[in-house]
Amino acid sequence: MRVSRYFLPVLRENPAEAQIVSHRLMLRAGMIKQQSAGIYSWLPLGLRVLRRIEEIVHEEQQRAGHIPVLMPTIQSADLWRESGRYDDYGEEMLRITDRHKRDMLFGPTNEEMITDIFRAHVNSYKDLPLTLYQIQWKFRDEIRPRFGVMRGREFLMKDGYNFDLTKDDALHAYNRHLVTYLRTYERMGLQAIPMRADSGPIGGEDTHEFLVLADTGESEVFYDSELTQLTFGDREIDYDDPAACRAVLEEFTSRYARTDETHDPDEFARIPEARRRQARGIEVGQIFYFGTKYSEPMGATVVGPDGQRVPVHMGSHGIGVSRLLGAIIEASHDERGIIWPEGVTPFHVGLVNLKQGDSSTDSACDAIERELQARGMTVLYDDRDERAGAKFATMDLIGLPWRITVGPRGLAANKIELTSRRSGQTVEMAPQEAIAHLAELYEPVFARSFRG
Ligand code: 5CA
Repeated sequence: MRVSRYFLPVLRENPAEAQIVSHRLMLRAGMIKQQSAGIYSWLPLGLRVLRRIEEIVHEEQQRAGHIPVLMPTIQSADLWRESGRYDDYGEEMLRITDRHKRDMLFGPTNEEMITDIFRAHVNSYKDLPLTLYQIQWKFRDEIRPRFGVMRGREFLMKDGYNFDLTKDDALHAYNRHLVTYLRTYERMGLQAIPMRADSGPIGGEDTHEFLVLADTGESEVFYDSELTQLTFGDREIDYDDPAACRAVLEEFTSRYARTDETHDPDEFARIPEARRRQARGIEVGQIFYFGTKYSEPMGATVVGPDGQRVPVHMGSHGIGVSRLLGAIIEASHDERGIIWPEGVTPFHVGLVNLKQGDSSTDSACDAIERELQARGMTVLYDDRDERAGAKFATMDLIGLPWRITVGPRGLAANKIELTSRRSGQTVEMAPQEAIAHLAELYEPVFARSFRG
């Protein structure tokens, strides 16, 4: 993509309405535009990152055998009357009346609707286990929408739902989701710690929230510092093996880690003092096991091996897809702008031509752009007739992890500059060398992708 033809409305001034750095940087980098309180348009650069995050979520769900569906955003109130949540959900639910005076709502979550799909089509335990998921817009009429996409009213969520014959099978699904989430967040360059939480309006007995540590986080958390040393990495795991999934859950949840809702000061005090941490965190996901809470009232049953009908055991599992952009920026930025982790960057490489209109730099940039693309990398080429300083400032603000700078003097000696956004380090090398180096660098990032 060429900057001269792109739509990249960057702001020079700090927007007054933004209280935290991720919101400020998303507005300044031209990623989003507010339309109403907590409701945003996604501009091209923001949309590219959102799509990358969705892709990673899809891949990690499908790697575990979970199946994508897409449900409508508008739901009938009748479904929610069946589960008993229509009256309980309160003011956060946006209620709508259609022309026939029927009660509708903009879905804040989809337990009822997915249970309705299940009961219409599944009859036998032989069709289990089954996990369906979607990535779809939700609406919650939050009392205090704030911090940009972090606490929106309209927001994008991945919501997944497992259906199992027994509680044991459903706990395997719970553990399996925990493993998929560890991989998902790590691919986005994040460390998200599973913490014991409260189940709120979704209900249920077992629940963990995934928290990214950040001073601007809305949740207060208490944890054992040893947890920050754990990583899942590129381990191979058999998602169908309950023992393997349980072992990962135990490894990542056996140390103390809780949100303030479930915090137990006495238990916390038993951790050696040097390892006790009290901090703030951003909740980027939550998994629930709630048994037959929805299947029983809504009649989602299967015929078991003994011929008897039984309600299925369920759980639901959410990832805050749009919130993740804010969380990633909170965790990865400096005073000049965003620093995208390689896994989610909107473009893999930024290309800066220091002398636009010069035939040698122009044709060198064209060739570099083509060769990077041929190796699977996306390139944002700043081909504007602008000062070098302005081009660098834009690149630093929008945070592409790697920049190639091409100028006439260097080119005369067959040299370009390769700059790391994270370290700020610049190395001179031949164009071919830089291309090979970037291809090698992105190889493990590309290797993590999965086609189901
Ligand atoms: N049905 C379950 C799981 S599918 C559910 O709704 N879970 S949730 O309420 O925990 O939401 C899932 C995730 O969505 C949260 O962990 C959070 O990351 C994100 N989220 C929730 N509310 C908002 C909001 N107002 N703005 C942005 N993201 C949100």
